[in-house]
Amino acid sequence: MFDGLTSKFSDIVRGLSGKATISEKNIQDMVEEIKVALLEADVNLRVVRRFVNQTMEEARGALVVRTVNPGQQFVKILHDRMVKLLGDENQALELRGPDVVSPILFLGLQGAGKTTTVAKLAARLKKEGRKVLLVAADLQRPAAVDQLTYLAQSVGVEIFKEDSKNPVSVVKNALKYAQKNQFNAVLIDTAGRLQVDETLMDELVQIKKACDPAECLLVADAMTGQNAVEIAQAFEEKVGLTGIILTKFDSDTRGGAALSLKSITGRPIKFVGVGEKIENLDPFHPDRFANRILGMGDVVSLVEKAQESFDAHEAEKLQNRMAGGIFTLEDYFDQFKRVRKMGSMQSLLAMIPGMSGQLDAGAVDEVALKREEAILSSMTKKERRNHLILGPGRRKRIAGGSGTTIYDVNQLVKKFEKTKLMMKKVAKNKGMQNQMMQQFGGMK
Ligand SMILES: Nc1nc2c(ncn2[C@@H]2O[C@H](COP(=O)(O)OP(=O)(O)OP(=O)(O)O)[C@@H](O)[C@H]2O)c(=O)[nH]1
Ligand SMILES: [Mg+2]
Repeated sequence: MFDGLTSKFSDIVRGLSGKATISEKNIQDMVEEIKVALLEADVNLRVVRRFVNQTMEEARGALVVRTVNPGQQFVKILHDRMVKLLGDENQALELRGPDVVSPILFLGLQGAGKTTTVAKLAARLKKEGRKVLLVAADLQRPAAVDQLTYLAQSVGVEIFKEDSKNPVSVVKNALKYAQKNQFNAVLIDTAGRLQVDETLMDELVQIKKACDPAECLLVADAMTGQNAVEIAQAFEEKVGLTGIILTKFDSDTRGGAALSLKSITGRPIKFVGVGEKIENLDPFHPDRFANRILGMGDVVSLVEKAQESFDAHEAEKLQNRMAGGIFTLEDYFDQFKRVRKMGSMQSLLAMIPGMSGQLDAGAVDEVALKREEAILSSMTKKERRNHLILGPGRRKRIAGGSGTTIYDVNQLVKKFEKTKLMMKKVAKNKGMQNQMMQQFGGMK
């Protein structure tokens, strides 16, 4: 997610942080780049203008102070501004004390993820020790009540439902029931509509009046970009919100919605949905999000990911083959596939602080990796086990089969031979083995 934005920003950040001096012209150029990057990520134009102006102003002020490293300082300003844009710090739910009922109302368009999010939050609140009741107030879609019933069961909380067509009276009765039975968190799932319309808004206003919610949360789909912002604005004006939950954050969103929502609606993003499962709900942390966008990553998750796909037993077997000098293209291919399994090199490196900015400099060439993979797949097992049989005829066939050129095939074989030469040394030295892994990945 946010690949484009992250790569642009880390370019900018990298260019900046090394600079010993920054001129007015530098700032202007930089700010222009930032503007383009934000607009491309579908960030609201008003937000972009404000962000850029404030950053520029602050940077000018900072330069007058003449600090030791203006480049880094500008990066800091950029980071802090972005955090501010996103809402400073994580906003927890503001619920009432455990002795009274805290109704939480969920609003949003059809398919935004309301019902799923109700279940996710129910699980979270239950874990925190709340006595949770779900209320089926979506009486539009026939299967909606069943969906919520199923989810309530899997989370292990109670559900309140009535055979009625009137969501307002269902909500009223649910609250009475909650009071009587000491439920202290009442999560109300409402009906979505295809678009913002008057009837929907009126109904929601009525429900809101009837339950006096502690939290009134808009569930918005991050994939809809600018639309999510418009929708949020409409809900905020007509019904009034206390916060936003942005779903489908795991998808290929450009990030514009996340960056625009807070400053347009004035309401914080409290959680983000990062998958379809119950546990896929994360509190939204503006600073972490800004770090991600600015290309300073999370080394821990990188290490974990690498460990997951690294099989110690396989590694040992490989090492023995290396030491014995019987390493073949087949082994090379296996190793290659293992590295690929960790995810694209791009996504792995993006998690290393300072690395994501270097990706486009050609450090990792995904296209070249795909090419190598295609060439290796086009060889027969026999050829991979003994590359010496690869004469001109075979190389031509392989090039044809993999959609590459004979030159590409030759290059790969050369690279392999070079690798094989290093083998014995490498097999005896752990540090060098890591370097090898990188070689397999086609990194320089
Ligand atoms: N990938 C992903 N999918 C999600 C997320 N949240 C919800 N979904 C999926 O989005 C679809 C719609 O979710 P619902 O919870 O039924 O949406 P809704 O807003 O209740 O829809 P209506 O009741 O029809 O208005 C389902 O397939 C969910 O699994 C998320 O964070 N990530
Ligand atoms: Mg629903």
